Amino acid sequence: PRSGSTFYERYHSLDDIYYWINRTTQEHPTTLSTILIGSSSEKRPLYVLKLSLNDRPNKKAMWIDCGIHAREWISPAFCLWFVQHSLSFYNINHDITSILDNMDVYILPVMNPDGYHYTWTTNRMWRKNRSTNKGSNCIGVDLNRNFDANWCTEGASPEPCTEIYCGAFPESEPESQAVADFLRSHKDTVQLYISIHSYSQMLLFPYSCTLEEAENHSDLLEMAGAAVQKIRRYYRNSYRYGAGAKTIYLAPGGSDDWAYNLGIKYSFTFELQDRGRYGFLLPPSFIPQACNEALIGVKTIALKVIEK
Ligand code: ING
Ligand code: ZN
Repeated sequence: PRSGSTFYERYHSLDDIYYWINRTTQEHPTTLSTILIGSSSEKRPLYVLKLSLNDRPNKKAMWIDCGIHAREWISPAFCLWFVQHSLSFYNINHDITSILDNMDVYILPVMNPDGYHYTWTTNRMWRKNRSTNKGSNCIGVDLNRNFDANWCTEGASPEPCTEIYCGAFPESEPESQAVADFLRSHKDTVQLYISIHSYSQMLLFPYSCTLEEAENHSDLLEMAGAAVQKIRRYYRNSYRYGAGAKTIYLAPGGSDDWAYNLGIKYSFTFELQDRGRYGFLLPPSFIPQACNEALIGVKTIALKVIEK
């Protein structure tokens, strides 16, 4: 590790992240708890952290997932950063205090643990999960094409050997099924869904699976615009924003579109730094700014959801 860098300014192996989840939960028994929502295709546990600072009646919630795609290392780093910021700055930073006063936060630090582990041991550029595919020697399903939102139409592939393989059927993968099951059973409280990816510096919202506009498109556009503007002011770094299909490409089966159609009307996908100089291989020295940019964006959006 770079000398002088803290735990949160480095990337961590899967085992380190599991250890961190365990230790952090033990150190904050009243505010943080661990929920086992399922297991991966190689039988690794899928842990969600629940951050809950009080038990107000009818309290709302937000969801953040990281690490859908294995090689996007800045994404799990953000989830850890977010938890650390929340635990350290509650009652100190105004914005995180009002967010946690009004919302519980569910955080899934690594949605694709098998793929993430594989990028540490074998192939740094792996994207998909690590499940075997019937009738093919190729491994893995793109979890962000495996949700039930115009599943496997243009922008995904039915071919197991591609990077955007949609899987045998919607939610065929234990990782996507675990997330979908959890959100289905918490949809009455979860008002905001956020999925963290990299790279390209964009803030996207539904739809990615069709060129049609979401019913609350103007709301989503305004929220994303406000978030991006704050990032630009504080960090002099710019993010593009808009509906996924029109901002990057058609991509059916994504988690944010699925969550939106479930009824979570504020649903976003954040593509963190950078714009391609280092791409997925973002050096650890960039972690603080990349995470703080996303943190500002997430806070801006969450505060707007609370006001609604
Ligand atoms: N980008 C996303 C991908 O899965 C995306 C873009 C967002 C697709 C929302 C679908 C829905 O291709 C990366 N970098 O993974
Ligand atoms: Zn991704």
